[in-house]
Amino acid sequence: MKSLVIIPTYNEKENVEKIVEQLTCKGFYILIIDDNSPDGTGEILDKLQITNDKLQIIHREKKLGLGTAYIQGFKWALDRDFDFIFTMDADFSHNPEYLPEFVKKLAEFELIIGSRYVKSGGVRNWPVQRKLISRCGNFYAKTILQYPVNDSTSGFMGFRRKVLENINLDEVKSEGYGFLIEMKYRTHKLGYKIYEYPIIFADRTQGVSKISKHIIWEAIFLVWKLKLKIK
Ligand SMILES: Nc1nc2c(ncn2[C@@H]2O[C@H](COP(=O)(O)OP(=O)(O)OP(=O)(O)O)[C@@H](O)[C@H]2O)c(=O)[nH]1
Ligand SMILES: [Mg+2]
Repeated sequence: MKSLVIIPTYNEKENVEKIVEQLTCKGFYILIIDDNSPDGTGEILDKLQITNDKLQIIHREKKLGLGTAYIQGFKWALDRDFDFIFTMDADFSHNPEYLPEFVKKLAEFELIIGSRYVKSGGVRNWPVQRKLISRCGNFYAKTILQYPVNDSTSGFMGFRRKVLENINLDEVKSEGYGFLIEMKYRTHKLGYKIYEYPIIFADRTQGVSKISKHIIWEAIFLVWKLKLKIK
């Protein structure tokens, strides 16, 4: 089974080298989609690529958002012979140590979600306010969408290829948290088996956050849009 990990990056110069190294050691192929990070992340990646034939980089012109980065990455993966396609952040909030466990679970399930909100999962080092927003947001999404996923906004996922082949990727237009919810909801609606693997999510220690209030509002409206659009 051939596995690809897709990582979007924007200003992650402190993290990229280490994450690429750890994933390479574990035998994963890596696709990084960098949005012309002003901090030089793209240049660091270009250097790493010279000696790493498992690393591919897509350089985009400017900051175009997480959603479009992943959609481009999924299409790239489907044009090649990858069986399992993973999504994760560059900032070590998603511990690469979980990936081999996700791979095992993909034998039985079609989507694995690294989940903070199942038994044994959790969040380390987040301020109370952020914990509350995340908890409430996920409860909101689960309630409105009436589907069995506890951590809709997790960006740590593993898909079997056929799931991505059967989702119409051109229809997925949402960004940020909305995008993460939409991918899970569409997977569920297609009848695929989903497993939430408990993870401890660690707050980033390097680099700065890119989330914005706008992204949270978008997700709140998107949940209703999805519910009404996807039957
Ligand atoms: N290519 C690309 N990557 C992005 C963009 N926005 C965020 N990212 C990357 O997406 C991943 C998740 O973004 P984060 O900033 O960690 O978002 P978060 O985890 O919600 O917030 P913090 O961990 O608090 O920073 C990271 O690898 C970012 O570098 C973007 O517009 N384009
Ligand atoms: Mg992060």
